[in-house]
Amino acid sequence: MGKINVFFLGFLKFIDNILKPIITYLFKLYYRKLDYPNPLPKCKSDILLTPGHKLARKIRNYEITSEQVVRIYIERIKEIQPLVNCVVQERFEEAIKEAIEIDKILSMSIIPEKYSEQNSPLLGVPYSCKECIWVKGMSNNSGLTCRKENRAPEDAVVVKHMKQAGAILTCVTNTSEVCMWLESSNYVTGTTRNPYNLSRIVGGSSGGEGCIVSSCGAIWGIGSDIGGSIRMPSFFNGVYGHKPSKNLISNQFQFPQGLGMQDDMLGTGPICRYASDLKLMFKVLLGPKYKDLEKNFENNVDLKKLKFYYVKDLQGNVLVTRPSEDVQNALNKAVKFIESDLGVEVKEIKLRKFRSCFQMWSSMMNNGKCSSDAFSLLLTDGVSRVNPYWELLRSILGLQDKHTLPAISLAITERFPTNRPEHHLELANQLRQEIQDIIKDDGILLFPSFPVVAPYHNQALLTNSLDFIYYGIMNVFGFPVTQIPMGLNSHGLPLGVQIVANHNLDHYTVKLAEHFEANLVGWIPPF
Ligand SMILES: *[C@@H]1O[C@H](CO)[C@@H](O)[C@H](O)[C@H]1NC(C)=O
Ligand SMILES: *[C@@H]1O[C@H](CO)[C@@H](O)[C@H](O)[C@H]1NC(C)=O
Ligand SMILES: CC(=O)N[C@H]1CO[C@H](CO)[C@@H](O)[C@@H]1O
Repeated sequence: MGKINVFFLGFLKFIDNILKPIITYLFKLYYRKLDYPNPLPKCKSDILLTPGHKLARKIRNYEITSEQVVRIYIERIKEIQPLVNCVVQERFEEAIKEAIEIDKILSMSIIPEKYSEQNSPLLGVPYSCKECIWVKGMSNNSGLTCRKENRAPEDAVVVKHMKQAGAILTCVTNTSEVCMWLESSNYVTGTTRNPYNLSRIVGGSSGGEGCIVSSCGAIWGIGSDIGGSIRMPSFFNGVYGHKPSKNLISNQFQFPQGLGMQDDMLGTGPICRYASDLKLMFKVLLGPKYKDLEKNFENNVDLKKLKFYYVKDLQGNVLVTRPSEDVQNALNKAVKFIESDLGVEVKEIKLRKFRSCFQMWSSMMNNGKCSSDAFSLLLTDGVSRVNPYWELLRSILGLQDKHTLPAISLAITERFPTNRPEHHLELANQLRQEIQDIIKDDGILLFPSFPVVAPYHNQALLTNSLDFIYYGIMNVFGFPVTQIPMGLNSHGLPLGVQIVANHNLDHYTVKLAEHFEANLVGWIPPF
């Protein structure tokens, strides 16, 4: 970006300080007029508010049957679905049958070893899953109309792990078109709405998951994240999301599948309402590989012995919105809490290379090539390349019935050559190294979440199109990141912070999330 001149910078400042607030205000006026119903109904059962690991124990100790739990969650899903539209396909009858089978097993005088607490830690506990992750026989379209009838031919590895652990799937949930946008809306299953305010987005691409978990339609679920797709919806819906270290939890199988460097960026991981559930979910999703990390998780981490750092913003990166006051306050609150509660200093770090985050991310997404037509191909499920200009015209004329505007825009922009991709990949390596030299194997980095709270529907394309990079840059580095909630702003919308550590130190970020939940703030119900 060496050639940017003063006029261009001035123009960008104008956009950030004047144009974006005006657009946001117009959306506000529009949505104020719409008569959205009141927020979600309250939970009728305490079971819906019981953390997953406790629910598993209650079922195992005969305090409640799996069938009862599954039925309570199904009732809740039916209650919220008309309001938030998070479910793509349900499997309620099968889930109840599976629960009855599990209750039978638990009533045996000797429970087979396969179902011991060690081998089946989630026995009888329901969950939900992002639709793009394969569940045999379930919808498998990622919001593409041409894949509407597709059914997944087999279970993804993580889904197999959940099954082995005894968990029961109730439904699969909505995504953005081809999982490449931050609003979960498409022409197959419509738009998912934010439980805190239905006029707001849920984020993407695991938006249905973030929404169903926060709305108490699920206690936990599985998402995937190549540019914030777990953490962004977790932020907008006020819950916890963990993007694991690169190449740790299996990404097989989902659509789209990451190719080449993309697979290093993609992370499949848990979204849950209680930080105290992150560890168990992480363990189950990881499967047999957990043995290698077990020591980390079982030995208690002494947070006081860790070093803490924070990054305030992306160093004047001109492509993104600066963190809003709300989001800055959330980060400051987290910093102050760590300093006062743990008695340690949290040091600010400033690294100039953050200015090129977006170029780093897109160079890696393009596997180091200058341009790509991969997305245009994905939009037709590999049959031919979509003509994005034609699709744009169809949208303008109001004839569009297949592709969302963000998907069309992405198909247009991917044709423009990326500026010196090899240079930006090298820069990314250097920046990763600079961060690793600071956080080493005993550091935690606090990082801003999305720069604003959940935008209104259809607004983000105008005001926040590249802001996902606050998340995406961590996919470039492959670091483990936990998104944690940090209370609500004055309009009742969730705030949050990202917690980052070095490769394979997922237990640090999970531990800090647990500490925040126990001592400061956790999920706050949207009702
Ligand atoms: C939701 O947002 C709209 C538009 O900003 C606002 O008028 C309305 O009061 C909000 N609803 C709730 C329940 O906060
Ligand atoms: C589901 O999608 C995958 C590609 O992600 C494809 O290979 C498979 O054939 C699809 N299943 C069906 C039944 O269409
Ligand atoms: C608005 C919309 O299209 N909602 C659909 C979401 O998906 C469910 C399940 O497939 C449908 O029942 C809804 O009509």
